[in-house]
Amino acid sequence: MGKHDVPSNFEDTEFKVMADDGFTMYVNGQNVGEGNDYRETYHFDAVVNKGVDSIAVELYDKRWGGNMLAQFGDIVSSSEWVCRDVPSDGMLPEGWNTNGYDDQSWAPAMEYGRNNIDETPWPRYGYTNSLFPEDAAFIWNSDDRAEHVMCRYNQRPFEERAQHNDVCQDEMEAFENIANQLINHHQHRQSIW
Ligand SMILES: [Ca+2]
Repeated sequence: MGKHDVPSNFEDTEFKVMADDGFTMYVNGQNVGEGNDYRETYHFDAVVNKGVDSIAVELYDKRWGGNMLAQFGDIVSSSEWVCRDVPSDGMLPEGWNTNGYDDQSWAPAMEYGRNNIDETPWPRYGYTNSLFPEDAAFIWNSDDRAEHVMCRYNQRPFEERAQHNDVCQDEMEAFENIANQLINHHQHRQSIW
């Protein structure tokens, strides 16, 4: 693999989101899309490190309860996501949308019906959306009147993510050591000349 090739585990992935009333989505902390109209399906592309990157979404509701329907690649919104309310001071936890964040205390997302007319309650209110698979669920946290919510989808459990981050940390330190050596070398040469 050449130095500038994109590693094959990174995939250009289509995201689809419909959120009542609005959302901002992140791939490992990077803002990849947002929307503020609950009637719209938002499409965007983002590069995802397959099997690694965590997807995070900040959600807000203005009135009458909230929900989100989402799909990226072959992943759909479901109780495999985790959610919690944003603290009442509105402060999002440091690093909450990144791969390495410890969300083990978050609860499984609550499913408020799948994208299927037979389920309740959102589909019953005409929310079914033919752009999403029928098994995509309308999710939120356990309080469907919560006005400000964070949800995450992890491709790996926390222990593995933490390990991966340690590896990245080691690589970063090795890089910094090399960079420091280069700087020292450069300074050394300067001093000779
Ligand atoms: Ca609403």
